[in-house]
Amino acid sequence: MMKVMKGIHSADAKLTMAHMYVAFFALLIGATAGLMQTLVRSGKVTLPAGIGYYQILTLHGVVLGLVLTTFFILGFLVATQSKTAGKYSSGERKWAWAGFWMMTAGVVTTATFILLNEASVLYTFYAPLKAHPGFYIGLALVIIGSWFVGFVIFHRHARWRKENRGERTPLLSYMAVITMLMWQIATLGVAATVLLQFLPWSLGFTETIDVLVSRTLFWYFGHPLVYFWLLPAYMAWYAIIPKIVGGKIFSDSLARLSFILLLLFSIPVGFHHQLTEPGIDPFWKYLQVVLTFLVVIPSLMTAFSLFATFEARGRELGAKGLFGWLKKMPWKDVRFLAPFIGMVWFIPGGAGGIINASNQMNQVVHNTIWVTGHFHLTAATSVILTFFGIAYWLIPSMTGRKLTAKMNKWGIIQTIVWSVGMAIMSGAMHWQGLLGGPRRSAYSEYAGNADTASWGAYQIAQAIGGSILFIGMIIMLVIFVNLAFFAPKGKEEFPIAVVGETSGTTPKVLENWKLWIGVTVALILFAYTIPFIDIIQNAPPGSKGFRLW
Ligand code: HAS
Ligand code: CU
Repeated sequence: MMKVMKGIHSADAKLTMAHMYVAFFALLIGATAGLMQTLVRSGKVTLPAGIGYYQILTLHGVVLGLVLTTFFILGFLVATQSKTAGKYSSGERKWAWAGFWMMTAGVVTTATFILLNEASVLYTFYAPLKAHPGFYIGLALVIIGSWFVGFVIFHRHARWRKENRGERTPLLSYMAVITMLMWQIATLGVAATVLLQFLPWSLGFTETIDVLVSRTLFWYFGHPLVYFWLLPAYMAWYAIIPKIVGGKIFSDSLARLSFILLLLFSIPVGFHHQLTEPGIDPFWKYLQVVLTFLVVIPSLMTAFSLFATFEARGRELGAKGLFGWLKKMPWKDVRFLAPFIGMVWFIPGGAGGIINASNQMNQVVHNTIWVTGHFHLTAATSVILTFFGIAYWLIPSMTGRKLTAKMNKWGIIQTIVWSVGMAIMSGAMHWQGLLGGPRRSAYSEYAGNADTASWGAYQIAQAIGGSILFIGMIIMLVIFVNLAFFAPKGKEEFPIAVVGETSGTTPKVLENWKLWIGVTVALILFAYTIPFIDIIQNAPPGSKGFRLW
Protein backbone atom coordinates (compact mmCIF):
# COMPACT_ATOMS: atom_id res chain seq x y z
CA MET A 1 0.00 0.00 0.00
CA MET A 2 1.13 3.49 -0.88
CA LYS A 3 1.25 5.80 2.07
CA VAL A 4 -1.02 8.83 2.02
CA MET A 5 0.50 12.00 3.45
CA LYS A 6 1.32 15.67 2.85
CA GLY A 7 -2.21 16.49 1.79
CA ILE A 8 -2.05 14.54 -1.45
CA HIS A 9 -1.11 11.00 -2.38
CA SER A 10 2.67 10.60 -2.40
CA ALA A 11 2.71 9.21 -5.94
CA ASP A 12 0.89 12.31 -7.19
CA ALA A 13 3.26 14.53 -5.19
CA LYS A 14 6.17 12.86 -6.99
CA LEU A 15 4.59 13.61 -10.35
CA THR A 16 4.16 17.26 -9.41
CA MET A 17 7.73 17.53 -8.17
CA ALA A 18 9.13 16.06 -11.40
CA HIS A 19 7.47 18.93 -13.26
CA MET A 20 8.78 21.45 -10.73
CA TYR A 21 12.43 20.38 -11.10
CA VAL A 22 12.30 20.99 -14.84
CA ALA A 23 10.46 24.30 -14.32
CA PHE A 24 12.97 25.74 -11.88
CA PHE A 25 15.95 24.51 -13.89
CA ALA A 26 14.40 26.37 -16.82
CA LEU A 27 14.21 29.48 -14.64
CA LEU A 28 17.97 29.33 -14.07
CA ILE A 29 18.83 28.99 -17.76
CA GLY A 30 16.19 31.39 -19.04
CA ALA A 31 16.84 34.21 -16.61
CA THR A 32 20.59 33.98 -17.21
CA ALA A 33 19.95 34.37 -20.93
CA GLY A 34 17.69 37.32 -20.13
CA LEU A 35 20.43 39.09 -18.19
CA MET A 36 22.83 38.63 -21.10
CA GLN A 37 20.31 40.16 -23.51
CA THR A 38 19.91 43.34 -21.49
CA LEU A 39 23.69 43.61 -21.23
CA VAL A 40 24.22 43.16 -24.97
CA ARG A 41 21.51 45.68 -25.83
CA SER A 42 23.14 48.25 -23.57
CA GLY A 43 26.02 48.26 -26.04
CA LYS A 44 28.55 47.81 -23.25
CA VAL A 45 29.01 44.06 -23.40
CA THR A 46 29.68 41.56 -26.18
CA LEU A 47 28.93 37.87 -25.85
CA PRO A 48 31.89 35.51 -25.52
CA ALA A 49 32.73 32.34 -27.47
CA GLY A 50 30.75 33.15 -30.60
CA ILE A 51 27.41 32.97 -28.82
CA GLY A 52 24.85 34.94 -30.82
CA TYR A 53 22.36 37.48 -29.49
CA TYR A 54 19.48 35.82 -31.35
CA GLN A 55 20.61 32.45 -30.09
CA ILE A 56 20.22 33.45 -26.43
CA LEU A 57 17.03 35.37 -27.24
CA THR A 58 15.58 32.15 -28.65
CA LEU A 59 16.76 30.23 -25.61
CA HIS A 60 15.24 32.85 -23.29
CA GLY A 61 11.82 32.79 -24.98
CA VAL A 62 11.58 29.04 -25.41
CA VAL A 63 12.88 28.12 -21.98
CA LEU A 64 10.82 30.66 -20.01
CA GLY A 65 7.75 31.10 -22.21
CA LEU A 66 7.27 27.47 -23.14
CA VAL A 67 9.21 25.25 -20.74
CA LEU A 68 9.05 26.93 -17.31
CA THR A 69 5.39 27.81 -17.75
CA THR A 70 4.13 24.51 -19.18
CA PHE A 71 5.95 22.37 -16.63
CA PHE A 72 5.01 24.53 -13.64
CA ILE A 73 1.40 24.70 -14.75
CA LEU A 74 0.98 20.98 -15.34
CA GLY A 75 2.62 20.21 -11.98
CA PHE A 76 0.34 22.70 -10.24
CA LEU A 77 -2.81 21.40 -11.95
CA VAL A 78 -1.96 17.82 -11.04
CA ALA A 79 -1.45 18.78 -7.38
CA THR A 80 -4.61 20.86 -7.04
CA GLN A 81 -6.76 18.29 -8.82
CA SER A 82 -5.36 15.43 -6.80
CA LYS A 83 -5.97 17.44 -3.63
CA THR A 84 -9.54 18.50 -4.41
CA ALA A 85 -10.92 15.67 -6.57
CA GLY A 86 -8.82 12.87 -5.06
CA LYS A 87 -5.78 10.89 -6.14
CA TYR A 88 -5.25 9.64 -9.67
CA SER A 89 -5.73 6.00 -10.58
CA SER A 90 -2.53 4.15 -11.39
CA GLY A 91 -3.58 4.09 -15.05
CA GLU A 92 -4.07 7.85 -15.13
CA ARG A 93 -0.74 8.36 -13.42
CA LYS A 94 1.04 6.21 -16.00
CA TRP A 95 -0.30 8.30 -18.86
CA ALA A 96 0.70 11.48 -17.06
CA TRP A 97 4.24 10.16 -16.61
CA ALA A 98 4.37 9.22 -20.28
CA GLY A 99 3.40 12.80 -21.09
CA PHE A 100 6.02 14.18 -18.72
CA TRP A 101 8.82 12.13 -20.27
CA MET A 102 7.74 12.97 -23.79
CA MET A 103 7.77 16.67 -22.93
CA THR A 104 11.15 16.37 -21.27
CA ALA A 105 12.61 14.58 -24.30
CA GLY A 106 11.17 17.35 -26.46
CA VAL A 107 12.75 20.06 -24.33
CA VAL A 108 16.16 18.40 -24.49
CA THR A 109 15.89 18.03 -28.28
CA THR A 110 14.83 21.63 -28.89
CA ALA A 111 17.39 23.04 -26.45
CA THR A 112 20.16 21.02 -28.07
CA PHE A 113 19.54 22.54 -31.49
CA ILE A 114 19.33 26.04 -30.06
CA LEU A 115 22.62 25.53 -28.26
CA LEU A 116 24.20 24.14 -31.43
CA ASN A 117 23.18 27.43 -33.07
CA GLU A 118 20.97 25.57 -35.53
CA ALA A 119 17.73 27.28 -34.51
CA SER A 120 18.09 30.99 -33.72
CA VAL A 121 14.52 31.68 -34.82
CA LEU A 122 13.09 33.10 -31.55
CA TYR A 123 10.24 31.53 -29.62
CA THR A 124 7.67 32.56 -32.25
CA PHE A 125 9.78 30.77 -34.96
CA TYR A 126 8.35 32.99 -37.69
CA ALA A 127 8.71 31.72 -41.25
CA PRO A 128 10.63 32.24 -43.46
CA LEU A 129 13.32 31.82 -40.79
CA LYS A 130 14.25 28.17 -41.05
CA ALA A 131 15.59 26.11 -38.15
CA HIS A 132 16.99 22.58 -38.04
CA PRO A 133 14.17 19.97 -38.12
CA GLY A 134 15.23 18.87 -34.61
CA PHE A 135 13.97 22.18 -33.22
CA TYR A 136 10.46 21.57 -34.57
CA ILE A 137 10.46 17.87 -33.63
CA GLY A 138 11.30 18.81 -30.04
CA LEU A 139 8.48 21.35 -29.92
CA ALA A 140 6.02 18.82 -31.31
CA LEU A 141 7.02 16.36 -28.57
CA VAL A 142 6.42 18.97 -25.88
CA ILE A 143 2.95 19.66 -27.24
CA ILE A 144 1.95 16.04 -27.67
CA GLY A 145 3.26 15.19 -24.20
CA SER A 146 1.18 17.99 -22.69
CA TRP A 147 -1.93 16.53 -24.37
CA PHE A 148 -1.40 13.30 -22.44
CA VAL A 149 -1.43 15.20 -19.15
CA GLY A 150 -4.47 17.18 -20.33
CA PHE A 151 -6.44 14.02 -21.07
CA VAL A 152 -5.56 12.66 -17.64
CA ILE A 153 -6.98 15.84 -16.09
CA PHE A 154 -10.21 15.48 -18.12
CA HIS A 155 -10.47 11.82 -17.16
CA ARG A 156 -10.01 12.47 -13.44
CA HIS A 157 -12.68 15.15 -13.49
CA ALA A 158 -15.13 12.94 -15.38
CA ARG A 159 -14.48 10.12 -12.90
CA TRP A 160 -15.26 12.44 -9.98
CA ARG A 161 -18.53 13.43 -11.61
CA LYS A 162 -19.50 9.81 -12.11
CA GLU A 163 -18.69 8.97 -8.50
CA ASN A 164 -20.50 12.03 -7.12
CA ARG A 165 -23.52 12.41 -9.36
CA GLY A 166 -25.44 15.67 -9.07
CA GLU A 167 -22.90 17.35 -6.81
CA ARG A 168 -20.99 20.55 -7.52
CA THR A 169 -17.54 19.60 -8.80
CA PRO A 170 -14.43 20.80 -6.95
CA LEU A 171 -13.69 24.32 -8.20
CA LEU A 172 -9.97 23.79 -8.78
CA SER A 173 -10.56 20.59 -10.74
CA TYR A 174 -13.15 22.41 -12.86
CA MET A 175 -10.69 25.23 -13.52
CA ALA A 176 -7.95 22.76 -14.40
CA VAL A 177 -10.29 21.22 -16.99
CA ILE A 178 -11.01 24.62 -18.58
CA THR A 179 -7.33 25.53 -18.65
CA MET A 180 -6.48 22.29 -20.43
CA LEU A 181 -9.48 22.45 -22.77
CA MET A 182 -8.32 25.85 -23.92
CA TRP A 183 -4.78 24.50 -24.28
CA GLN A 184 -5.77 21.37 -26.24
CA ILE A 185 -7.94 23.34 -28.67
CA ALA A 186 -5.32 26.08 -29.11
CA THR A 187 -2.35 23.78 -29.60
CA LEU A 188 -4.09 22.18 -32.59
CA GLY A 189 -3.07 25.33 -34.49
CA VAL A 190 0.61 25.20 -33.61
CA ALA A 191 0.69 21.43 -34.09
CA ALA A 192 -0.80 21.92 -37.56
CA THR A 193 1.79 24.48 -38.65
CA VAL A 194 4.70 22.53 -37.17
CA LEU A 195 3.69 19.13 -38.56
CA LEU A 196 2.22 20.18 -41.92
CA GLN A 197 4.37 23.21 -42.78
CA PHE A 198 7.63 23.60 -40.85
CA LEU A 199 8.70 19.97 -40.61
CA PRO A 200 8.28 18.99 -44.29
CA TRP A 201 9.91 22.30 -45.27
CA SER A 202 12.90 22.01 -42.95
CA LEU A 203 13.37 18.36 -43.88
CA GLY A 204 13.55 19.42 -47.53
CA PHE A 205 10.36 17.67 -48.70
CA THR A 206 8.88 20.99 -49.71
CA GLU A 207 10.73 23.91 -51.26
CA THR A 208 8.66 26.81 -49.92
CA ILE A 209 6.36 27.77 -47.07
CA ASP A 210 3.21 29.90 -46.94
CA VAL A 211 4.31 32.56 -44.47
CA LEU A 212 0.94 34.08 -43.67
CA VAL A 213 -0.74 30.72 -43.10
CA SER A 214 2.03 29.74 -40.68
CA ARG A 215 1.82 33.00 -38.72
CA THR A 216 -1.95 32.83 -38.57
CA LEU A 217 -1.84 29.27 -37.23
CA PHE A 218 0.84 30.34 -34.78
CA TRP A 219 -1.23 33.24 -33.35
CA TYR A 220 -4.36 31.12 -33.27
CA PHE A 221 -2.28 29.33 -30.62
CA GLY A 222 -0.18 32.29 -29.42
CA HIS A 223 -2.89 34.31 -27.72
CA PRO A 224 -4.51 31.42 -25.83
CA LEU A 225 -0.92 30.52 -24.90
CA VAL A 226 -0.69 33.67 -22.78
CA TYR A 227 -4.01 32.79 -21.15
CA PHE A 228 -2.71 29.30 -20.49
CA TRP A 229 -0.12 31.08 -18.31
CA LEU A 230 -2.69 33.34 -16.71
CA LEU A 231 -5.45 30.86 -15.83
CA PRO A 232 -3.43 28.92 -13.24
CA ALA A 233 -2.57 32.25 -11.60
CA TYR A 234 -6.30 33.04 -11.58
CA MET A 235 -6.92 29.63 -9.99
CA ALA A 236 -4.69 30.70 -7.11
CA TRP A 237 -6.28 34.16 -6.93
CA TYR A 238 -9.82 32.76 -6.81
CA ALA A 239 -9.43 29.63 -4.74
CA ILE A 240 -6.23 29.83 -2.69
CA ILE A 241 -5.57 33.47 -1.78
CA PRO A 242 -8.94 33.81 0.04
CA LYS A 243 -7.84 30.98 2.34
CA ILE A 244 -4.45 32.57 2.98
CA VAL A 245 -6.05 35.89 4.00
CA GLY A 246 -8.49 33.96 6.21
CA GLY A 247 -11.54 34.63 4.05
CA LYS A 248 -13.79 32.67 1.71
CA ILE A 249 -14.43 32.46 -2.02
CA PHE A 250 -16.68 35.39 -2.89
CA SER A 251 -18.69 33.52 -5.52
CA ASP A 252 -18.23 30.04 -6.91
CA SER A 253 -20.46 30.77 -9.91
CA LEU A 254 -18.68 34.00 -10.77
CA ALA A 255 -15.34 32.19 -10.74
CA ARG A 256 -16.68 29.44 -13.01
CA LEU A 257 -18.39 31.89 -15.33
CA SER A 258 -15.23 33.93 -15.75
CA PHE A 259 -13.32 30.76 -16.66
CA ILE A 260 -16.01 29.83 -19.20
CA LEU A 261 -15.75 33.30 -20.76
CA LEU A 262 -11.97 32.93 -20.90
CA LEU A 263 -12.41 29.63 -22.71
CA LEU A 264 -14.84 31.15 -25.21
CA PHE A 265 -12.95 34.34 -26.02
CA SER A 266 -9.28 33.44 -25.60
CA ILE A 267 -8.95 31.66 -28.92
CA PRO A 268 -10.71 33.62 -31.70
CA VAL A 269 -8.51 36.70 -31.16
CA GLY A 270 -5.11 35.83 -32.68
CA PHE A 271 -5.35 38.61 -35.28
CA HIS A 272 -4.63 41.20 -32.59
CA HIS A 273 -1.02 40.05 -32.97
CA GLN A 274 -1.25 40.50 -36.74
CA LEU A 275 -2.89 43.90 -37.02
CA THR A 276 -0.01 45.27 -39.10
CA GLU A 277 0.23 42.12 -41.22
CA PRO A 278 -0.80 42.59 -44.87
CA GLY A 279 -3.03 39.99 -46.47
CA ILE A 280 -5.73 39.79 -43.79
CA ASP A 281 -8.99 41.55 -44.56
CA PRO A 282 -9.51 44.55 -42.20
CA PHE A 283 -13.07 43.50 -41.41
CA TRP A 284 -11.86 40.28 -39.79
CA LYS A 285 -9.14 42.11 -37.91
CA TYR A 286 -11.85 44.43 -36.62
CA LEU A 287 -14.02 41.51 -35.58
CA GLN A 288 -11.20 39.85 -33.67
CA VAL A 289 -10.39 43.14 -31.95
CA VAL A 290 -14.00 43.26 -30.75
CA LEU A 291 -13.62 39.71 -29.43
CA THR A 292 -10.37 40.79 -27.75
CA PHE A 293 -12.25 43.45 -25.86
CA LEU A 294 -14.73 40.76 -24.79
CA VAL A 295 -11.92 38.66 -23.30
CA VAL A 296 -11.04 41.61 -21.07
CA ILE A 297 -14.40 41.24 -19.29
CA PRO A 298 -13.61 38.06 -17.32
CA SER A 299 -10.40 39.72 -16.13
CA LEU A 300 -12.40 42.69 -14.89
CA MET A 301 -14.74 40.21 -13.18
CA THR A 302 -11.70 38.67 -11.54
CA ALA A 303 -10.54 42.06 -10.28
CA PHE A 304 -14.03 42.71 -8.90
CA SER A 305 -14.14 39.35 -7.16
CA LEU A 306 -10.71 39.86 -5.59
CA PHE A 307 -11.61 43.29 -4.26
CA ALA A 308 -14.82 41.80 -2.84
CA THR A 309 -12.89 39.00 -1.12
CA PHE A 310 -10.35 41.39 0.38
CA GLU A 311 -12.95 43.90 1.48
CA ALA A 312 -15.21 41.26 3.03
CA ARG A 313 -12.28 39.82 4.98
CA GLY A 314 -11.11 43.30 6.00
CA ARG A 315 -14.56 44.22 7.34
CA GLU A 316 -14.69 40.95 9.28
CA LEU A 317 -11.51 42.12 10.98
CA GLY A 318 -12.96 45.56 11.68
CA ALA A 319 -11.71 47.56 8.68
CA LYS A 320 -13.72 50.58 7.57
CA GLY A 321 -14.04 52.44 4.27
CA LEU A 322 -13.18 51.47 0.72
CA PHE A 323 -9.52 50.62 1.26
CA GLY A 324 -9.48 49.94 5.01
CA TRP A 325 -8.86 46.25 4.21
CA LEU A 326 -5.35 47.14 3.08
CA LYS A 327 -4.35 47.46 6.74
CA LYS A 328 -5.72 44.03 7.61
CA MET A 329 -3.94 41.87 5.04
CA PRO A 330 -1.21 39.40 6.06
CA TRP A 331 1.64 41.39 4.54
CA LYS A 332 4.33 39.39 6.30
CA ASP A 333 3.12 36.12 4.77
CA VAL A 334 4.93 35.66 1.45
CA ARG A 335 2.24 33.25 0.26
CA PHE A 336 0.02 36.33 0.18
CA LEU A 337 2.49 39.08 -0.60
CA ALA A 338 4.00 37.63 -3.79
CA PRO A 339 0.67 36.96 -5.58
CA PHE A 340 -0.77 40.24 -4.33
CA ILE A 341 2.10 42.23 -5.82
CA GLY A 342 1.45 40.21 -8.97
CA MET A 343 -2.17 41.41 -8.96
CA VAL A 344 -1.14 45.02 -8.48
CA TRP A 345 1.18 44.81 -11.49
CA PHE A 346 -1.61 43.31 -13.55
CA ILE A 347 -3.46 46.61 -13.45
CA PRO A 348 -0.87 48.48 -15.63
CA GLY A 349 -0.06 45.21 -17.46
CA GLY A 350 -3.70 44.69 -18.47
CA ALA A 351 -4.10 48.36 -19.37
CA GLY A 352 -1.09 48.04 -21.68
CA GLY A 353 -2.79 45.05 -23.30
CA ILE A 354 -5.87 47.14 -24.01
CA ILE A 355 -3.63 49.74 -25.65
CA ASN A 356 -2.03 47.03 -27.80
CA ALA A 357 -5.41 45.73 -28.85
CA SER A 358 -6.62 49.14 -29.99
CA ASN A 359 -5.94 49.13 -33.71
CA GLN A 360 -4.65 52.68 -34.08
CA MET A 361 -2.42 52.52 -31.03
CA ASN A 362 -1.11 49.16 -32.12
CA GLN A 363 0.43 50.93 -35.12
CA VAL A 364 2.54 52.94 -32.68
CA VAL A 365 3.72 50.13 -30.43
CA HIS A 366 3.83 47.07 -32.67
CA ASN A 367 7.32 45.59 -33.04
CA THR A 368 8.68 48.08 -30.51
CA ILE A 369 10.11 47.09 -27.17
CA TRP A 370 6.90 48.44 -25.58
CA VAL A 371 5.41 45.01 -26.32
CA THR A 372 8.33 43.35 -24.52
CA GLY A 373 7.59 45.67 -21.60
CA HIS A 374 3.93 44.60 -21.71
CA PHE A 375 4.59 40.91 -21.42
CA HIS A 376 7.25 41.32 -18.78
CA LEU A 377 4.54 42.89 -16.61
CA THR A 378 1.83 40.35 -17.41
CA ALA A 379 3.74 37.09 -17.80
CA ALA A 380 7.04 37.78 -16.03
CA THR A 381 5.54 39.66 -13.08
CA SER A 382 1.83 39.00 -12.47
CA VAL A 383 1.96 35.36 -13.46
CA ILE A 384 5.46 34.51 -12.27
CA LEU A 385 5.16 36.21 -8.88
CA THR A 386 1.95 34.24 -8.40
CA PHE A 387 3.76 31.03 -9.38
CA PHE A 388 6.51 31.86 -6.88
CA GLY A 389 3.78 32.57 -4.29
CA ILE A 390 2.37 29.10 -5.01
CA ALA A 391 5.80 27.45 -4.82
CA TYR A 392 6.35 28.67 -1.23
CA TRP A 393 3.63 26.33 0.05
CA LEU A 394 3.31 23.81 -2.79
CA ILE A 395 6.91 22.61 -2.80
CA PRO A 396 7.16 21.94 0.95
CA SER A 397 3.72 20.37 1.04
CA MET A 398 4.84 18.01 -1.75
CA THR A 399 8.16 17.13 -0.11
CA GLY A 400 6.82 16.87 3.45
CA ARG A 401 8.73 19.91 4.66
CA LYS A 402 7.96 23.31 6.20
CA LEU A 403 8.34 26.85 4.95
CA THR A 404 10.42 28.32 7.78
CA ALA A 405 10.22 31.92 9.01
CA LYS A 406 13.66 32.46 7.50
CA MET A 407 12.63 31.27 4.04
CA ASN A 408 9.44 33.31 4.33
CA LYS A 409 11.62 36.36 4.92
CA TRP A 410 13.79 35.53 1.92
CA GLY A 411 10.60 35.15 -0.09
CA ILE A 412 9.56 38.66 0.90
CA ILE A 413 12.98 39.96 -0.12
CA GLN A 414 12.72 38.14 -3.45
CA THR A 415 9.26 39.62 -4.10
CA ILE A 416 10.59 43.14 -3.50
CA VAL A 417 13.75 42.58 -5.54
CA TRP A 418 11.72 41.16 -8.45
CA SER A 419 9.25 43.99 -8.31
CA VAL A 420 11.91 46.72 -8.24
CA GLY A 421 13.95 45.08 -11.01
CA MET A 422 10.89 44.68 -13.19
CA ALA A 423 9.67 48.24 -12.53
CA ILE A 424 12.98 49.58 -13.81
CA MET A 425 13.33 47.18 -16.73
CA SER A 426 9.75 47.11 -17.91
CA GLY A 427 9.28 50.84 -17.31
CA ALA A 428 12.27 51.60 -19.52
CA MET A 429 11.01 49.17 -22.17
CA HIS A 430 7.59 50.82 -22.31
CA TRP A 431 9.10 54.30 -22.60
CA GLN A 432 11.70 53.38 -25.18
CA GLY A 433 9.02 51.57 -27.18
CA LEU A 434 6.96 54.74 -27.37
CA LEU A 435 10.01 56.45 -28.87
CA GLY A 436 10.15 53.71 -31.50
CA GLY A 437 12.88 51.51 -30.02
CA PRO A 438 12.63 48.14 -31.78
CA ARG A 439 12.15 44.78 -30.09
CA ARG A 440 13.87 41.52 -31.08
CA SER A 441 17.05 43.35 -32.11
CA ALA A 442 20.63 43.28 -30.93
CA TYR A 443 22.60 46.44 -30.21
CA SER A 444 23.15 48.53 -33.28
CA GLU A 445 24.29 52.07 -33.93
CA TYR A 446 22.38 52.41 -37.19
CA ALA A 447 25.36 54.34 -38.53
CA GLY A 448 25.41 56.77 -35.64
CA ASN A 449 21.73 57.65 -35.90
CA ALA A 450 20.91 60.16 -33.15
CA ASP A 451 17.63 58.44 -32.29
CA THR A 452 19.36 55.21 -31.50
CA ALA A 453 21.93 56.97 -29.37
CA SER A 454 19.15 58.65 -27.41
CA TRP A 455 17.87 55.23 -26.40
CA GLY A 456 21.12 54.58 -24.56
CA ALA A 457 19.79 55.64 -21.19
CA TYR A 458 16.77 53.33 -21.54
CA GLN A 459 19.02 50.43 -22.50
CA ILE A 460 21.23 51.04 -19.48
CA ALA A 461 18.13 51.14 -17.28
CA GLN A 462 17.06 47.79 -18.73
CA ALA A 463 20.49 46.32 -18.00
CA ILE A 464 20.26 47.57 -14.39
CA GLY A 465 16.72 46.17 -14.04
CA GLY A 466 17.85 42.91 -15.65
CA SER A 467 20.74 42.59 -13.20
CA ILE A 468 18.41 43.12 -10.23
CA LEU A 469 16.07 40.48 -11.66
CA PHE A 470 19.00 38.10 -12.00
CA ILE A 471 19.64 38.48 -8.26
CA GLY A 472 15.92 37.84 -7.68
CA MET A 473 16.18 34.65 -9.72
CA ILE A 474 19.13 33.42 -7.63
CA ILE A 475 17.23 34.10 -4.39
CA MET A 476 14.22 32.18 -5.76
CA LEU A 477 16.35 29.19 -6.70
CA VAL A 478 17.96 29.11 -3.26
CA ILE A 479 14.49 29.07 -1.70
CA PHE A 480 13.33 26.36 -4.11
CA VAL A 481 16.31 24.11 -3.34
CA ASN A 482 15.80 24.70 0.36
CA LEU A 483 12.10 23.79 0.20
CA ALA A 484 12.72 20.76 -1.98
CA PHE A 485 15.69 19.26 -0.13
CA PHE A 486 16.74 20.97 3.10
CA ALA A 487 13.84 22.58 4.97
CA PRO A 488 12.83 20.83 8.22
CA LYS A 489 10.37 17.96 7.91
CA GLY A 490 6.78 18.84 8.75
CA LYS A 491 3.29 19.28 7.42
CA GLU A 492 2.91 22.43 5.32
CA GLU A 493 -0.65 23.63 4.74
CA PHE A 494 -2.15 23.12 1.26
CA PRO A 495 -4.45 26.15 1.34
CA ILE A 496 -7.81 25.69 -0.37
CA ALA A 497 -10.56 28.22 0.34
CA VAL A 498 -14.17 27.25 0.94
CA VAL A 499 -17.07 28.93 -0.80
CA GLY A 500 -18.60 31.82 1.18
CA GLU A 501 -22.24 32.12 2.30
CA THR A 502 -22.80 34.96 -0.17
CA SER A 503 -22.09 32.64 -3.08
CA GLY A 504 -25.49 31.02 -3.60
CA THR A 505 -26.02 27.90 -5.67
CA THR A 506 -23.98 27.20 -8.78
CA PRO A 507 -26.07 26.79 -11.96
CA LYS A 508 -25.74 23.35 -13.51
CA VAL A 509 -25.32 24.82 -16.98
CA LEU A 510 -21.75 25.85 -16.07
CA GLU A 511 -20.81 22.19 -16.17
CA ASN A 512 -22.45 21.53 -19.55
CA TRP A 513 -19.25 20.73 -21.44
CA LYS A 514 -20.93 19.88 -24.74
CA LEU A 515 -22.51 23.32 -24.78
CA TRP A 516 -19.32 25.25 -23.97
CA ILE A 517 -17.08 23.29 -26.29
CA GLY A 518 -19.73 23.75 -28.97
CA VAL A 519 -19.85 27.52 -28.50
CA THR A 520 -16.04 27.72 -28.41
CA VAL A 521 -15.74 25.86 -31.70
CA ALA A 522 -18.52 27.95 -33.25
CA LEU A 523 -16.77 31.18 -32.27
CA ILE A 524 -13.48 29.94 -33.68
CA LEU A 525 -15.11 28.95 -36.96
CA PHE A 526 -16.89 32.30 -37.11
CA ALA A 527 -13.73 34.33 -36.52
CA TYR A 528 -11.34 32.30 -38.67
CA THR A 529 -13.07 30.43 -41.51
CA ILE A 530 -13.60 33.20 -44.05
CA PRO A 531 -10.32 35.07 -43.49
CA PHE A 532 -8.43 31.78 -43.57
CA ILE A 533 -9.95 30.75 -46.89
CA ASP A 534 -9.13 34.24 -48.11
CA ILE A 535 -5.50 33.90 -47.01
CA ILE A 536 -5.10 30.59 -48.82
CA GLN A 537 -6.90 31.63 -52.00
CA ASN A 538 -4.98 34.86 -52.39
CA ALA A 539 -1.64 33.54 -51.23
CA PRO A 540 1.49 34.94 -52.91
CA PRO A 541 4.08 32.36 -54.00
CA GLY A 542 5.55 30.54 -50.99
CA SER A 543 8.87 31.63 -49.54
CA LYS A 544 12.13 29.73 -49.47
CA GLY A 545 13.86 29.42 -46.12
CA PHE A 546 16.33 31.90 -44.65
CA ARG A 547 19.09 31.42 -42.15
CA LEU A 548 20.10 34.87 -40.95
CA TRP A 549 22.44 33.86 -38.15
FE1 HAS B 1 -0.88 40.67 -24.15
C1 HAS B 1 1.22 40.95 -26.90
C2 HAS B 1 -3.31 42.40 -25.81
C3 HAS B 1 -3.04 40.22 -21.48
C4 HAS B 1 1.28 38.33 -22.84
N1 HAS B 1 0.90 39.81 -24.74
C5 HAS B 1 1.61 40.07 -25.89
C6 HAS B 1 2.79 39.26 -25.95
C7 HAS B 1 2.79 38.48 -24.82
C8 HAS B 1 1.60 38.85 -24.06
C9 HAS B 1 3.79 37.42 -24.43
O1 HAS B 1 -3.91 43.26 -28.67
C10 HAS B 1 3.86 39.30 -27.03
C11 HAS B 1 3.77 38.22 -28.06
C12 HAS B 1 4.89 38.36 -29.04
O2 HAS B 1 5.97 37.82 -28.79
O3 HAS B 1 4.71 39.06 -30.04
N2 HAS B 1 -2.79 41.25 -23.70
C13 HAS B 1 -3.60 41.96 -24.52
C14 HAS B 1 -4.88 42.21 -23.85
C15 HAS B 1 -4.79 41.62 -22.62
C16 HAS B 1 -3.48 40.99 -22.55
C17 HAS B 1 -6.06 42.96 -24.40
N3 HAS B 1 -0.87 39.52 -22.48
C18 HAS B 1 -1.86 39.47 -21.52
C19 HAS B 1 -1.50 38.51 -20.51
C20 HAS B 1 -0.29 37.97 -20.90
C21 HAS B 1 0.09 38.61 -22.12
C22 HAS B 1 -2.35 38.17 -19.31
C23 HAS B 1 0.56 36.92 -20.26
C24 HAS B 1 0.31 36.31 -19.15
N4 HAS B 1 -1.00 41.55 -25.96
C25 HAS B 1 -2.10 42.16 -26.47
C26 HAS B 1 -1.86 42.55 -27.87
C27 HAS B 1 -0.56 42.13 -28.19
C28 HAS B 1 -0.05 41.50 -26.98
C29 HAS B 1 -2.76 43.24 -28.80
C30 HAS B 1 0.16 42.29 -29.54
C31 HAS B 1 0.99 43.50 -29.56
C32 HAS B 1 1.77 43.58 -30.86
O4 HAS B 1 1.50 44.51 -31.62
O5 HAS B 1 2.63 42.75 -31.11
C33 HAS B 1 -5.93 41.60 -21.61
O6 HAS B 1 -6.38 40.29 -21.49
C34 HAS B 1 -5.63 42.21 -20.29
C35 HAS B 1 -6.84 42.23 -19.35
C36 HAS B 1 -6.45 42.55 -17.94
C37 HAS B 1 -6.98 43.49 -17.16
C38 HAS B 1 -6.46 43.70 -15.76
C39 HAS B 1 -7.41 43.18 -14.66
C40 HAS B 1 -6.74 43.32 -13.32
C41 HAS B 1 -6.71 42.38 -12.33
C42 HAS B 1 -5.90 42.65 -11.07
C43 HAS B 1 -6.74 43.17 -9.92
C44 HAS B 1 -5.83 43.65 -8.81
C45 HAS B 1 -6.12 43.61 -7.49
C46 HAS B 1 -5.13 44.15 -6.51
C47 HAS B 1 -7.40 43.08 -6.96
C48 HAS B 1 -8.08 44.37 -17.64
C49 HAS B 1 -7.42 41.08 -12.45
C50 HAS B 1 -5.50 45.59 -6.26
C51 HAS B 1 -4.68 46.22 -5.20
C52 HAS B 1 -4.51 47.57 -5.08
C53 HAS B 1 -3.74 48.10 -3.95
C54 HAS B 1 -5.05 48.54 -6.08
CU1 CU C 1 -2.78 38.26 -27.50
